[in-house]
Amino acid sequence: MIMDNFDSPFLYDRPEVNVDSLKKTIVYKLIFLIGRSPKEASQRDWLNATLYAVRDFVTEGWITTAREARAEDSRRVYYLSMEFLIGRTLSNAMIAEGLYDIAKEALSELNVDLEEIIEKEVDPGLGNGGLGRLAACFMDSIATLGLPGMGYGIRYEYGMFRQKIEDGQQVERPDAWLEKGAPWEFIRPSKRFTVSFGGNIHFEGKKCIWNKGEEVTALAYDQVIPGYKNDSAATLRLWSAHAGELFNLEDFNRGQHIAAVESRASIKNLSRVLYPDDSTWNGRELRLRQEYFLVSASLQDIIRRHKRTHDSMENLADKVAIHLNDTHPALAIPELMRILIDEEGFEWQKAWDMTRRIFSYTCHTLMSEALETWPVEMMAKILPRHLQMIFEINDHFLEYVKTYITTDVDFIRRVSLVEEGYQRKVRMGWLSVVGSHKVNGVAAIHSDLMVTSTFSDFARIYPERFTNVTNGITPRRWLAVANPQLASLFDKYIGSDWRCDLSQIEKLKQYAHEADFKHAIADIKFANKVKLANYVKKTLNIDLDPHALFDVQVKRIHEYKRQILNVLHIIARYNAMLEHPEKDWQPRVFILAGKAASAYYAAKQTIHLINDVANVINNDGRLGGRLKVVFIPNYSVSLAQLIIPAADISEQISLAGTEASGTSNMKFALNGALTLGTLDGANVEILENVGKDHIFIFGNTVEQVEKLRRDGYCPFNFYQEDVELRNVVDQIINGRFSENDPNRYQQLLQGLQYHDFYQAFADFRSYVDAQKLVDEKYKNRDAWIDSTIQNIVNMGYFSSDRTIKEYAENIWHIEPLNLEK
Ligand code: 26W
Repeated sequence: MIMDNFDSPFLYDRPEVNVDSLKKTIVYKLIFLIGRSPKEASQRDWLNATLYAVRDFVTEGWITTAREARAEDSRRVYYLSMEFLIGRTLSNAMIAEGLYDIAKEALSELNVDLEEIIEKEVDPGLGNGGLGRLAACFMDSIATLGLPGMGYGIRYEYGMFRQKIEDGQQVERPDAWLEKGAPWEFIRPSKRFTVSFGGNIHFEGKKCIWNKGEEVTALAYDQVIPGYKNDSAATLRLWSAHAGELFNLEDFNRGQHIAAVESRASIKNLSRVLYPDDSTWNGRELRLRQEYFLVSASLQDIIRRHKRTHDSMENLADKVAIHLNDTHPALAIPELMRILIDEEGFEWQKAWDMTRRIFSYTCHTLMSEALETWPVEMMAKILPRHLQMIFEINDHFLEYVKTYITTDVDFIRRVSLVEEGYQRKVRMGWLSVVGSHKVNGVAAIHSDLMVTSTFSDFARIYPERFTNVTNGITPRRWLAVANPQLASLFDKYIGSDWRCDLSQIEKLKQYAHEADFKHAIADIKFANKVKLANYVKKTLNIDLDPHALFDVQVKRIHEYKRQILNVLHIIARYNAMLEHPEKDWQPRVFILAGKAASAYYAAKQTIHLINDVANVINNDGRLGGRLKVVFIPNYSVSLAQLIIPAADISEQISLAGTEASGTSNMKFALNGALTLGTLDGANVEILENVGKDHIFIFGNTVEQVEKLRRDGYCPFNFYQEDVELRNVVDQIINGRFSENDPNRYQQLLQGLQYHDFYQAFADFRSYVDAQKLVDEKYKNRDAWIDSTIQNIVNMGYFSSDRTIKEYAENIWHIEPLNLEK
């Protein structure tokens, strides 16, 4: 309060940073925050001291940003997501604050190697994959664009499991990322809210009363997200569940203290662990509780903030936009309705109008098995008032449909928010569409498919609601941090503005044919490959030749992403090389990485197969080292930063119509890899931007895939008719790569022969042909570098800054803060 009377929020003058002052600050943090003397300090102590020192610089801008947002009182966006994969913070923050070189020198004077300690930072794995990483790129863009916005998520004690490979198989280990300290976060002891579950409801006249059952406290931890060189920072607020104030009130009141304490321990599980599954929907009660925990705490915080500056809730929809990152936080819709009606006394219609103006929703998948539905029975037990509210929303909605759209019972049954049947279920996707004013897909093809398939009935009811916002990636992390040499080359040629305006990257076009520029690009790619090869040597003891073509597929392991197609080709190539060892084969290294959901058998088998194949190929002396296969364990944001800049080929080979967008495809292309991909997700738009001569497109189109399915796809025919494919499949089935357990892959491969839901066999031939074109092109070094450059310079569109501007203008209706003052 008192502070608000000062013109500057700071009671000290920000000192000029130089090597000397930063050195002093780091040592100060080491001694007084960590409690170590420089003599005894470990690498981790130095890392933490440096993190604290750098955090100070970000904190200033963070406080002024928050203060400016409060002062301007403009509409803000709140991004609700169950996952944020933010990656390591130190390098990113140093680059944002322009401190990297100063810190490097300061530490070197203290006999500490900055690069070494950077590698020691934990990489919080608070997400599964694309959806969580996208949320992190969005926070980075919100901060850099100075937009009034904030992220809300869960501070899982254990993030995504650590993956180890033992005897070729995935083994999951807990990821206790907090054990080593989390110097980047601020605990907010005053920001705590009670979240209630269970109990029962009854009506008093028309008013619904919720007698709440258990209670748990949500405690806020803030992650500061620095904007790029703009003295601004955004907040990512993560909730942690605390048992401190938790009682099962009923048990407690009945004097059953032990039972009350027991459930206390179980509720602490609320923020214990991230669900490590992005493939099949699994209606677990704890997950439902986690989702409501996020929603309830965040909405209370949003409303508290609103009430601090307004004496009425009437204008809530003018001031607040809430975005749902997939359906995971969709309970926010009935929760806001409940608050507006039960607690704030609004009429139903008024509350509903406000709710719809506030919410927007992004769908990130077309996989029907990944769509969330909650059993009515479970919801009745955990969230009885919300279930009641959803029924009421459904009544109003179906009434609207019957009045204005159709009375067709089949249609009504399909669009109902409640799926009827043996077990009734609430359809969270439908609820999200009905409760939002805008719904978007994440790439053009995906948004088109949404309105023709999953959401076609809703597109008929609300045609104006559906739109597309193609994903993007932050050029700060995915170029400046991940590929510093390439970044400084670009700075030298076109200045550094591309870092916050990626469209500027096309200015490099004028140098595309200059020999010096081309050499520099080639040299940097080579250096990145050496760096990756060193890592592989150190961690896996496998020798990679950096002159070989590095062909990379890194992403979650999933049947639709078709890592298996990659393996089929690798074996076909192996066979061909053995048949004609004398030929001039282009040396290749196939690099794969990714985690399989713990219960996803086919995905785990795929990992095992990759490792078995790698084992045979890497130890076959007849190849003369011209073919290598590596599975790099424990894929994560930090590994992505190492692997992606070293790639020559980016494998984006999902079956057309299955990958919503993909974002690693953009990261690879921005770092100069050529895409080998299907016409799926954002590959389609990458093709449009880079041009057909600089990308390898293969496989069936969405239309062809659908036709094949309609006509009765028969994978066995492809197997019989393609000798090369048949040989490969037979080898795997017969145990050629698993001699000590010859039947190991029988089930997996028979699944392909007789079902092959993702049509790997159908695309095999065109994939192998495309791979041949890749070899040919790679041999022409000059043409390859030309294409590399054409990929980089045409990536301007794929910045998450562009994506976020589209959300801000067309969906959230928010404007940048005035941070110049
Ligand atoms: C089982 C619960 C569940 C289901 C789906 C958890 C998580 C999901 C996500 C939708 C999976 C996901 O990460 N989707 C990816 O989102 C990216 C960002 O938009 C896209 O680029 C990817 O294509 C999409 O698979």
